[in-house]
Amino acid sequence: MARKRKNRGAKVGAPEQTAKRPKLAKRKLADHNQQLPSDLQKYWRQRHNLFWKFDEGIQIDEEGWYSVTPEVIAEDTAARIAQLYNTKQPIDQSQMDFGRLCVVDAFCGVGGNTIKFATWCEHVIAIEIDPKRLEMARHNAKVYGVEDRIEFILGDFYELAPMLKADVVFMSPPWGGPEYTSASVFDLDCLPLHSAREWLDRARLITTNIVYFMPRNCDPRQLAGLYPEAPCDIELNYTNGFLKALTVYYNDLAMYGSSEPHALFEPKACTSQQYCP
Ligand code: MGP
Ligand code: SAH
Repeated sequence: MARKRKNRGAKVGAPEQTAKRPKLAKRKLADHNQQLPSDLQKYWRQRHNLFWKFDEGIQIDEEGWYSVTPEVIAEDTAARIAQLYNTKQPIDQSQMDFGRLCVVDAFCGVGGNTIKFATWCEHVIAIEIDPKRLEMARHNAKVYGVEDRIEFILGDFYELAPMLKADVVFMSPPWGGPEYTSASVFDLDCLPLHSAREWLDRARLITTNIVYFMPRNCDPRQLAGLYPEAPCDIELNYTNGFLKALTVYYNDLAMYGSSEPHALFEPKACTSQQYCP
């Protein structure tokens, strides 16, 4: 059921800091943001996990708060994708950590993943259907100093996919809001707009190297079954000991740089006892 929230879509930045504020008062200010509705306060408390540079003027709106990928997870994903290039084609030593990859971030939001792709890869195509959020992503990329490696496109990934070329497509679509945990198992056919299979088939028009950022309560067999011809590696993404989400790597990306804990699925066969009791 939809909950009533104040200040929908309000742009919220860091609170103003005064130089001589006593420690306790400062702490109270940091723990609570009166501009945000109560159900978003938990994301405010995690703001420095979401963006390490939050205090430098990061912009987030309501959907951004509950959808942005925490920075440590976005960093791991970008590093792993860059490693694919480095593993396949060794490049100039001075650029060892800098994959010359083009990555499509199909649902860029306020830029959590886009910024990290731009840090690790040469070119990022960042697509977002909401113009305000796209501008926030552009602004946030400037805060991180990586905007020059990002091509921001306002539009619908579903429509744009047939026109794009890239090495990797990363997809973190809307899951239907924070209520995604209300079912014990999240059904991938029930994503808003298009099913997970439909989005993935669109991405396959661009490349076979696809990454999905998905709810932690997905059935891993359903995730593996979205692309049955490809191996699939499912990473469990934790921050501060809490499971936040799953990152699913298909095809070549499933074979490189996997980190623990994870489960590798061979095509058409589930091999993980963890997920297939
Ligand atoms: P959460 O479950 O809403 O938060 O989202 P948290 O802190 O785990 O709260 P808890 O009370 O359930 O423990 C966890 C993470 O999932 C967020 O930090 C986002 O990265 C991601 N996420 C959540 N939603 C609702 C979406 C979404 O709709 N789309 C995408 N792409 N990511 C989302
Ligand atoms: N990974 C992002 C969060 C993505 S949330 C981050 O870290 O910031 C999903 C985003 O997809 C939302 O901002 C939503 O506006 C956008 N979106 C929804 N439908 C879309 C579509 N058809 N094409 C592109 N973007 C879309």
